[in-house]
Amino acid sequence: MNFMSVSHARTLYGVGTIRVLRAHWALIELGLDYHCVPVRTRTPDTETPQFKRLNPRQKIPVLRDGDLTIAESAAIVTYLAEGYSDPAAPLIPTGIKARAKYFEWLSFVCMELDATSLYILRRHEYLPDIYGEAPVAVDSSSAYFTRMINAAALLVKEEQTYLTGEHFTGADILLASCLVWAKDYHQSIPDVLTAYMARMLARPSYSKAEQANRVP
Ligand SMILES: N[C@@H](CCC(=O)N[C@@H](CS)C(=O)NCC(=O)O)C(=O)O
Repeated sequence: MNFMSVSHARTLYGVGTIRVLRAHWALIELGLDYHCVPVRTRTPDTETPQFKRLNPRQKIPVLRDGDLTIAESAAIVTYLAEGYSDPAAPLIPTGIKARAKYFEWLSFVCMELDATSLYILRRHEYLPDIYGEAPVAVDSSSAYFTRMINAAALLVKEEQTYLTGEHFTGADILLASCLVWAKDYHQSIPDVLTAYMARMLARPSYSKAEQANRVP
């Protein structure tokens, strides 16, 4: 794959994983045109010098927008939200306190649900050939996920449509994507968050993102 030949103004590198889905979802939710280079994780796609220059960590997703290259799904979603939201329905809140809650949810999802729970399951239950078997880590991560998701459920009211106010935001993209991931990994999800997830996944932008995220 020759990345140097990609000359589109806005290009997303990556398909096929939940972290990448987040970036597709934000782009599509915002109605932005973009070109997708279907880089797959842990394949020769991420070994090329061109891709290593884009992201020395050799991970997806990566977004190029004009002269900006940015990785990390939460940062990509937030950058797009800051740069391209419709002021009438911003993908990141504008008030300082609502923004504080947005970043609280973002940190919580990335650290507690993703990095220290679901990603541990991914590494040690689903990729043991690379990361090794670690049944104790798998069990304790699953228990930790249950503790964290039950705590999160206490903060979401049944009558509340979105996490941070009256609009769908990047925080919803982050949490809903982790709930999809957790369901795929057979983790139990409290009822209030199952209902929340169904509302988020009913958005037309989600179906389109899921389609765009499929490995060709
Ligand atoms: N914290 C990063 C994680 C990125 C990440 O780990 N991506 C995976 C695919 S979902 C990857 O490219 N893994 C390759 C590797 O770990 O070598 C994000 O949210 O974007």
